[in-house]
Amino acid sequence: MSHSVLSFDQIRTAVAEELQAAQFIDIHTHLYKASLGPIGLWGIDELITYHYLEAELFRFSDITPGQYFQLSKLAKADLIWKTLFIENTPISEATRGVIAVLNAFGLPTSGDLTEARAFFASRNLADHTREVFRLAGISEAVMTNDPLDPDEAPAWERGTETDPLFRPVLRLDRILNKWDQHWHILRAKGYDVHADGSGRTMAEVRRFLESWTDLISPVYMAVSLPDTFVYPEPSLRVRFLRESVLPICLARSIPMSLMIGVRYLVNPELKLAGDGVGKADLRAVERMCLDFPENRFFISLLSRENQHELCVYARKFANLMPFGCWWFLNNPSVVEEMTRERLEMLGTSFIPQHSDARVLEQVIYKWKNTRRTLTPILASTYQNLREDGRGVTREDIRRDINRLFRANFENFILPKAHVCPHE
Ligand code: RAT
Ligand code: ZN
Repeated sequence: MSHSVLSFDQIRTAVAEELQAAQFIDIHTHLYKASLGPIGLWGIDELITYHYLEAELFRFSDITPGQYFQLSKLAKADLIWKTLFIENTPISEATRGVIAVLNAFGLPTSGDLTEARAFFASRNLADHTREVFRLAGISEAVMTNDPLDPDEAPAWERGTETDPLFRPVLRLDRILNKWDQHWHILRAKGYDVHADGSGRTMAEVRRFLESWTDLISPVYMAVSLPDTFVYPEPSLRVRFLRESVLPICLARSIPMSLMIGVRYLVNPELKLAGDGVGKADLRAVERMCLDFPENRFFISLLSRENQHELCVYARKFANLMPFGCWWFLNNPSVVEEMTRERLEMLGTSFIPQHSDARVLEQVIYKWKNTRRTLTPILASTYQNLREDGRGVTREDIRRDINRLFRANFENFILPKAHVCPHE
């Protein structure tokens, strides 16, 4: 019988089943379609040398980062495997993730890596990718495409095949955060730009981003920002945002994603694993939502201490879409706290999670963990509603899960007509 009201116990089963059946959109990853060349990471050695695990290696081994980074990829993987998986129990979120991936493919979770290496070497990437997405329960992954990434940009410029599994994003970190190291690349491409942002720089960066928007058709533009990000302020970054980036986003009706709260390279020796976290001043978000009411902002914040404030801002600004439990927050205890808070303050009007996967197979464990953590949270939410007098049906649950993990994203990226209040 459809549309029938579920009992207390049936609610939990229905939530688990609906979460399992739903195909999610993974709205932020570092995965890449195959036609961009060999930049997409996959396989056992990449899984084990993920920077989340490199950071953990130095807690358990005496090797120094300098020594470690001189090793070959295979030697790095062997060392991390021996240290974190054999000599210690892999109970951290990142180590347990590798175990879950091995298990998903029926590979040994102890001993050495011989069998796992042979298995991944035998896989055809296109078939393997489809199988990984199926196991993860995702229909598509959103990429991170920086037009100034020397490993990636030439492939886009030569022309790439579209792949329905991977959607592009124009990532602006090199322009907005490292202009001093990159302005000359635009100059060499014929754009009339200057290191100090003078002359026609703002208009030319806008022209550059317009041409990339035409080239890749991004679903949104994105940047990661430090905990010290301030808006407004007399900086080049804020000038680029105001004069180059947000005007194109508005004209092309593309949302902007701000990921705020990174303390870049607090330990530079650790390279990709060397970033930390800091609490951000969300007045910057408030002012941007106010100053650009017709722009739409996806916001993810790295500091746990900022999460409640973000929910409050989302209640003030409909052009703000909170998303994900980012990076150091993607642990069950924090995901639980953040997700309950968001459901209580925002209903279903947010996007609970993205995987941030850097290695293809990570989507299997990251989405498995999301479903496992979300099941009791959603179930108790519906059980409370039932207790308070509103029966809950399977259709309610299905509709809500679809909103959280698909429709909120799809609607937010849909082109919007400009609304002029004076007409
Ligand atoms: O989570 C990560 O892997 C980080 O290193 C970052 O890539 C972060 O997610 C980002 O997109 O900047
Ligand atoms: Zn990321």
